[in-house]
Amino acid sequence: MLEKKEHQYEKAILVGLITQNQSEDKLIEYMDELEFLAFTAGATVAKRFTQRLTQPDSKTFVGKGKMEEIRDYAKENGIGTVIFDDELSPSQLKNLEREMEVKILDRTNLILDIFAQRAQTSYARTQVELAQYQYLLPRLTRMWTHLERQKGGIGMRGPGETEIETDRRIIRDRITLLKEKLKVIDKQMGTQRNNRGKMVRVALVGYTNVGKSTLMNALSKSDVFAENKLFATLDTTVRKVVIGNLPFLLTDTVGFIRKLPTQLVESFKSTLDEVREADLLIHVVDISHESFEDHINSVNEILQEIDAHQKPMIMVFNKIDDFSYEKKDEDDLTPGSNRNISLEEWMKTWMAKSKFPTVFISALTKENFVEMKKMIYDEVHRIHISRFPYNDLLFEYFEDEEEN
Ligand SMILES: Nc1nc2c(ncn2[C@@H]2O[C@H](COP(=O)(O)OP(=O)(O)OP(=O)(O)O)[C@@H](O)[C@H]2O)c(=O)[nH]1
Ligand SMILES: [Mg+2]
Repeated sequence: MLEKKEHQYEKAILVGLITQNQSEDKLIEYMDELEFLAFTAGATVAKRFTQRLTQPDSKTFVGKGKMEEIRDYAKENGIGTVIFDDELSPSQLKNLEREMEVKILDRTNLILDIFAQRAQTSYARTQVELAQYQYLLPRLTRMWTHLERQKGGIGMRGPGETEIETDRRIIRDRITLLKEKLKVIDKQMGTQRNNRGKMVRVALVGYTNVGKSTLMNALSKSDVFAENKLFATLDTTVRKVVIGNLPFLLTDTVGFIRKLPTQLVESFKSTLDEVREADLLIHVVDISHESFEDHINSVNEILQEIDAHQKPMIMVFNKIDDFSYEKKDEDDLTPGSNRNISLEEWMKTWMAKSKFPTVFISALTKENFVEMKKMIYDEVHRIHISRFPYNDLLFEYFEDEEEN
C-alpha cells in the first residue's frame, strides 16, 4: 500500500461547468464543496477553471481549448492532479488522461477515496472496496500505462493500485466475493439489530459535517469521533440514551452528500439499514452553512432513494452559535442571499413550513437542549406507547439536572 505522510498535501486543479442546469452561483457553491472534499482527501487547490457550455463535452467534459489551457497551466506549475466536479464517463476519463498526462479524478472518485481513507472496520472497508471495484470495472480500459502508479496519492489507493495487469475477470470475481462477504456480515448485523429488542430506535441523519456525531456525544455522553472534515463518520455507532426515565437507542451513521455515488449507496446498504429500520429520524441541519436548504433537499432525496422518507422525523437546526447575518440596506437593490436573512426569520419560516417538530440548537454550547430533549422525549414516548400500550404509566419526563 502506498502510505501518504501526514500533512503532505498534493496540489490540484478543480474544473467545473456553468451549464443550462447549473448557474454560476451554484457552480461556485459546488466548487467550494469540491474544494472541501479535496482538502479532506489530502489535496490543496492551486486554481479553479470554469467554463460556460450548454452541456458537458461528450469527449473531454470541457471544450478542447479549455482542456489545453488547463494542461498547460498544470505543466507550468508542476501540478499532477486535476479534479472534475462531476462523474466523468469512462471515455471522457480516458481521453482526458491521454491528452493531459496528469491524474484525472472526478467527484465520485474523490468521495470513494475519502471513504477508503476513513474506513476503520473490516466491514466498512469491505463496503468501500466493493464500491471502488464497481466504479473501476467500466473504466478498466484507462489503465495507468503512461501514469506510473507509483505516484500514488488520491484516487490511487485501494483496488486500482495492486496490479496494473488486473483484468475484468479478476475484478468481477472479486466483486462476487465481496458481495458474498457482505451478505454474511449483513445477516449478522440484521440479527444484532433484532436482538436489540423492541426498544425504540432513533437515527441521526443529515448532510456530512452538520454535527451529528457531536450531537450524539452530547446526548449519550459518549465519545464518537467528530471533526471538521467531510465524512468523519463511516461506521455506525449505537448508544442507549435515556431522557426522563425513557430509554431508547440512538444511532449515528454516515453523513450524506449531494450526488452520493450510487455505488456507495448500494454498498452501504447495511449501514443504511440502520436508517431504514429506525422508528424515528432526527434530521440534523447546519444552519450556519449558506446552502443548508440544498442540503436538506439532498438528504430528503437520499432518504427517498433508500425508502426511509415516510418515517416520523424531528428537524434539528444545529450550529446556531455560528450563524452569521448580514443586514442589507433598504436601498441596496442587489438580490439578497441566505446571509441576509436573520436567524429569527429562518426560525419563523421553518417552524411554519416544516411538517415535523422543529428546533434550533447548538450542539456545541447546548443552547435549547432542554427544548430539543423534550421534543425527542415526546416523539419517542408516542412510539413507545403505541408499541407497549400498557406501559404508559411507567414513564415520565423530567429535565436532566445537568442541563439547567
Ligand atoms: N460552531 C459549532 N460547531 C459545531 C456544532 N456542532 C458541531 N460542530 C462542529 O462541526 C464539525 C463537524 O461535526 P461532526 O459532529 O463531526 O459532524 P457529522 O455530522 O458527524 O459529520 P460526518 O460524520 O463527517 O458526516 C466539527 O468540527 C464540530 O465541532 C455547533 O453546534 N456549533
Ligand atoms: Mg459524524
